Amino acid sequence: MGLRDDFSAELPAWRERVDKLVKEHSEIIVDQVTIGQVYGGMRSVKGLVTDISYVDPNEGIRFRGHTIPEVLDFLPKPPGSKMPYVGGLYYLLLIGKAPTEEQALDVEAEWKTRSEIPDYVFDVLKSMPRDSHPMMLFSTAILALHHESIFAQRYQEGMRRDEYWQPMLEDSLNLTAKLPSIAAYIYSMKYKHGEFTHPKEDLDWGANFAYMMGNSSQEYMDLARLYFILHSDHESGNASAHATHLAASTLSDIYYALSAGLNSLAGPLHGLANQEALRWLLGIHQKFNGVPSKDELYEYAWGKLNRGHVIPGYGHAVLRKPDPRFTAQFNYALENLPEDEIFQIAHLVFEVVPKVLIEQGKAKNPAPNVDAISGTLQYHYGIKEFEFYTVMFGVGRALGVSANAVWSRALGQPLERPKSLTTAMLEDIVQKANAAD
Ligand code: NMX
Ligand code: MLT
Repeated sequence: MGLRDDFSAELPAWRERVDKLVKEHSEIIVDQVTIGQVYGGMRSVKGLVTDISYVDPNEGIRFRGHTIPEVLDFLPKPPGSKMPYVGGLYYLLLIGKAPTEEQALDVEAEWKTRSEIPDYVFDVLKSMPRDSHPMMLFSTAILALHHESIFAQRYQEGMRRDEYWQPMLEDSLNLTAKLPSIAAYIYSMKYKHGEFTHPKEDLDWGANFAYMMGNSSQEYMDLARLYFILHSDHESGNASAHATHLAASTLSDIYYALSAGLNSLAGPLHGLANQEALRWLLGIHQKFNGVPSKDELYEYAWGKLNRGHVIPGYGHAVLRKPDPRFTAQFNYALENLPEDEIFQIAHLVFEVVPKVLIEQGKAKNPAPNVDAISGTLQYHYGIKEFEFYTVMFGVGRALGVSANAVWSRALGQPLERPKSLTTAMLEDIVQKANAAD
């Protein structure tokens, strides 16, 4: 398989670099931790490493050093499409180099041969209460697939440590291959006819999702590709990536680990914000019977803050400027759905809410994040059941966290286990610091 050979070829140089850092420079100080950070969700503490993506507070995400516009430009595209093959993005995340068309198609071909879903997954899903949240269904389906794990099996057979990445890559390809079908089936089971639509042989991974969701327009196929690429990775400290990494650091397989990551994506401060953002926009539409004026929206936004709510889709733990993932989707909407009233409201919110958040003076970042606009696009293309949106985020996020999991195995990253202190210990540290002044 090309991907495995290409990964193998990259590995020795990375192992050498990491070994050198660890063996020769282990004692060099990278960061210090304040009491504010200990109590403040470890914000900005530099304690993780990944070479797959990096979030600059002002510029946003770069995948393997490339901005979103660059990636959308250079990744190979299916004939007639404006957006790239998602397989090409997975190649870039895993190997670190821009794929040729052949390499992107190689990943797409790998996914096709691995996409079949075992019957027991359907049985597990069908046995759940009808009103279950789609994120719980998605996470459960992935957990059930642990049964297929080659890593878990090979570990029991006593595989060598330096081979760990190989079954991790196999598992990751097997798992990511199935995700569009699992997600689309959950959508069908919960909201539509309940039948499983088989993926089409002649469609790529992203386009097949669109097809299985019941919208085969070129525009929606392109949006699906764009959506999954944008949501794939956001360095390693975000909650879903970190939860996946933590779970996998015990040498649990990617099925266990991704399920853990998705459970964290399901919270309203993280991935669930996309459903909350659309709920908010629809609420505005309903209240004002269309698009409100700027003044009306200004009052309405203040009302939400005064009730102690957050404005979903705004703010970020790292970013300090509009999220380029927001901008990419915003531009897509400007081009393809400028007349859509929900988009017009999302546009107005973009003009008004940052000002309101600045006036309130609490949020460190008043700008929109990826979730401020993603639901608006899905809604326009007929995916109106917004509880489903975080599942789509999860399908995309699986690409980044699984690529990271393969590299963690390849570089022998250890069990993650930071140290905790008691409040009394922190008080003692304060006392000693004061005495020394
Ligand atoms: N609306 C109202 N208040 C906000 C917002 C917002 N959008 N963003 C931050 N704040 C508040 C925050 O609740 C906190 O208040 P308090 O001191 O009373 O606890 C204060 O501003 C300082 O928070 P920050 O340091 O700016 O943000 P933090 O790093 O703690 O949290 C988020 C980041 C993303 C959790 C936060 O901005 C938020 O709750 N945003 C809304 C939910 C959202 O869009 N989440 C999705 C993030 C992206 N994703 O996909 O995961
Ligand atoms: C993400 O994509 O994971 C979110 O923007 C949250 C984050 O980076 O903390």
